[in-house]
Amino acid sequence: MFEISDFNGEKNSNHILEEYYVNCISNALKRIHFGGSAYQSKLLDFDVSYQNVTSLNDIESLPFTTKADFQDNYPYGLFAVPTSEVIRIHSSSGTKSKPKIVGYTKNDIRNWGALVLRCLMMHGLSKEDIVLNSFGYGVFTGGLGLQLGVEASGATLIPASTGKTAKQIDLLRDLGATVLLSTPSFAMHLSDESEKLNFDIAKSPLRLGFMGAEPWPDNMKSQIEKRLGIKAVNIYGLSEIMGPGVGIEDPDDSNSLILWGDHFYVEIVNEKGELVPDGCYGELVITSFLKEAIPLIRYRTGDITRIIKRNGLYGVWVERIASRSDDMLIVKGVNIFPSQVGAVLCNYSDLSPYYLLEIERRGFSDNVILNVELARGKHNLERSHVYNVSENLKKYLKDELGIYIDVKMYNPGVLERFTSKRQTVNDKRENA
Ligand code: ADP
Ligand code: K
Repeated sequence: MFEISDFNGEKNSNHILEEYYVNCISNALKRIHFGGSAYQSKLLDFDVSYQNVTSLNDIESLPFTTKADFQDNYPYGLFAVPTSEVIRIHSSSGTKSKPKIVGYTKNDIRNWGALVLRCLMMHGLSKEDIVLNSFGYGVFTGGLGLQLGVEASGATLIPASTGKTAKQIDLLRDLGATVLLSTPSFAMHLSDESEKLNFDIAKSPLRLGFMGAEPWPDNMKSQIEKRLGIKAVNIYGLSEIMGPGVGIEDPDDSNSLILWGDHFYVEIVNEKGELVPDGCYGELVITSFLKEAIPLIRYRTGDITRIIKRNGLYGVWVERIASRSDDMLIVKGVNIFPSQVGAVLCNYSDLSPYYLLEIERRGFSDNVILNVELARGKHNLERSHVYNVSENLKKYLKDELGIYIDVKMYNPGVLERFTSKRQTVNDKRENA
């Protein structure tokens, strides 16, 4: 199929790459076309025909698919196959909106398992490992998605799911778990709770963790690694594209995620939807051209990142995801990302990483309160010291974010803990 006669190596491999993406994406469009769903009608409205996609330029002018398309076509409107071909349904956790229903054919499930397996093996998972899977089971993609990859690896799986932390600690300790799969929030919580039980996870055989489903700042990662005595690996994914396993941390660079180039076509765009040059920040856009049940064309993930490097069909390296566009809060006219606040907190050894931002309207102005708590074991600090920490934090936040944020301090362990994804914002303004 490919011409190898071209002696110009780079040109030749670019040519092969282009041919691969053009073929795969026009095939995906063809399947959508003959699937006869609402998705097909949308593409027809944009005058898109699979026959007209012959170059990367054509791909880059295809219309985007958005989260709103999932809402508007709920539940099955984006499916390219009848439900008789679908063997599994999942749904996004609905962090910001109504859940998005996604489906998988037999091949989709097989491919998903293969990609998760790649992610896990790349960081040394083997059949000798005993894996505690504390991602939620159910319609959320985390639990069952990771299970596919663990089972394919031959490792021993403990499908713990979320909640019942004391039970999970028993399982981890008694069964000698060597690998933990969970959200970073749960990993922190697990270490707090096991400390209360005088069980030091760092001294257990646990050696490796795969964590994701929510942003986690670098310093949270180092805390998790230290407290659990593990290497913590960043795993990325979203239900609409597949679930966990769309991307994995580069073993040589903890700041990068590798997004698999043989399954996904990756672009970064600005707010207007224009491509930005490699290295510039923007919104991650993914085309999942091999998916059968729901192949998505140029899906706007809402996740903010930038391209670090490209390596052909192997994949595209992007920066770890620190924020998403729909997380952005506009407060007193200033755009802020809650994750920026989280990152600031990790610089204070007297504070825990847990926080809740509350925003309310007072008269015509927004008022922001940051609820934070003292770190474990710090409940006996001098009042004047706590006051200084709080004043210092206000100043730091003002410098960092450009707005005044009121700080309320609590004793360790007071703020609500989450066993799956954290909730960090409570926006009480009427139109929020
Ligand atoms: P929802 O959008 O409802 O939360 P999902 O449960 O599918 O739906 O979550 C996918 C989202 O979770 C991603 O788009 C991204 O914002 C976030 N996410 C997943 N993994 C990571 C990660 N490793 N780092 C940062 N964010 C992540
Ligand atoms: K999320």
